Amino acid sequence: MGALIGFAIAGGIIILIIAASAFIPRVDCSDTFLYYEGKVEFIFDGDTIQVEGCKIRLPLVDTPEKGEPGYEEATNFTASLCQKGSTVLVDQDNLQPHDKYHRILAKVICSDKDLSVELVKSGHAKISKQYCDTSEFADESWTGCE
Ligand SMILES: [Ca+2]
Repeated sequence: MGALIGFAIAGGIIILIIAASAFIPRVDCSDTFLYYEGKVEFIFDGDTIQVEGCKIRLPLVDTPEKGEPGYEEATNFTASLCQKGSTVLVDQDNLQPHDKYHRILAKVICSDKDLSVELVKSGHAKISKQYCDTSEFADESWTGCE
């Protein structure tokens, strides 16, 4: 009988912990050294997606805005490489953690592929050279930064 009550209490505590953890945000989007795995929740356009509640903008690249030629193609490219519901790796740009819109600046790795690199290689994104002096990733060969 005593053991049963013990099990019931332990079970109750576990349920409480699980219930409470559902309300704790797993990622603090205002952090500056984020490196986390999470699920893709939304594709805004080619260079902006949402992962675990945080809006992520790829640093050093630029895809066409809504209404510009290539917008649909770039958005579809990102949506197919980084599918909604799939788990991706977010690596924040430690030298410029956020942009002026409070989005996280970060590299996103989807199915072992660097989304930024794939966008550039496929011609869907251009490099924003003005950030060559401010990005953690400027040294990587795909950026063309000197
Ligand atoms: Ca980083």
